[in-house]
Amino acid sequence: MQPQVAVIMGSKSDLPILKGAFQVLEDFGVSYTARVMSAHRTPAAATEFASNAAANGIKVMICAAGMAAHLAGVIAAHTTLPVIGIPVASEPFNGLDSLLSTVQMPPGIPVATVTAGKAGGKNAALYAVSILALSNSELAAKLQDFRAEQTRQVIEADAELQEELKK
Ligand code: RP5
Repeated sequence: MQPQVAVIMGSKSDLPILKGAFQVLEDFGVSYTARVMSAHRTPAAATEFASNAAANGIKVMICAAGMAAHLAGVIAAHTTLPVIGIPVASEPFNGLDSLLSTVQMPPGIPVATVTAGKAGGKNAALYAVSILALSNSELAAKLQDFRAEQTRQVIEADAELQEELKK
């Protein structure tokens, strides 16, 4: 199936952050491709990929990078597709460097920045699903079901806690 979402990581060392994203995309039946491409180490490949993404049928791009995390911004500079950035935590600043590098885009080139770390991987994929669901009612229904199930689990956890506190 032609990929609808492109997931790009600045280094293969970022992969653990993206496992949750892959899982979400698979759970929702969204086709994706994943690549290692760096804004700094392979700039020509990254910009070429971004420039051709829309023509290749990609609808949303997810970019994960750490340190001076320019990947999402550089990708966004070369496409008008929605770009979601995941800041990857790295030493010695624990991801604050990645967060600011990803989120502080100049006006005109937006990057939708999600939570740093593993939660960001999951949220980036969910956000991509939300965008795709705007024009896909089946996906929109799955997203509603996901939210309902998540709510049910929290209510169940609260009920369990109340029982434990009675003991
Ligand atoms: C960034 O530098 C990558 O996204 C990664 O988070 C960080 C470190 O890269 P490696 O030294 O692990 O390749 O470009």
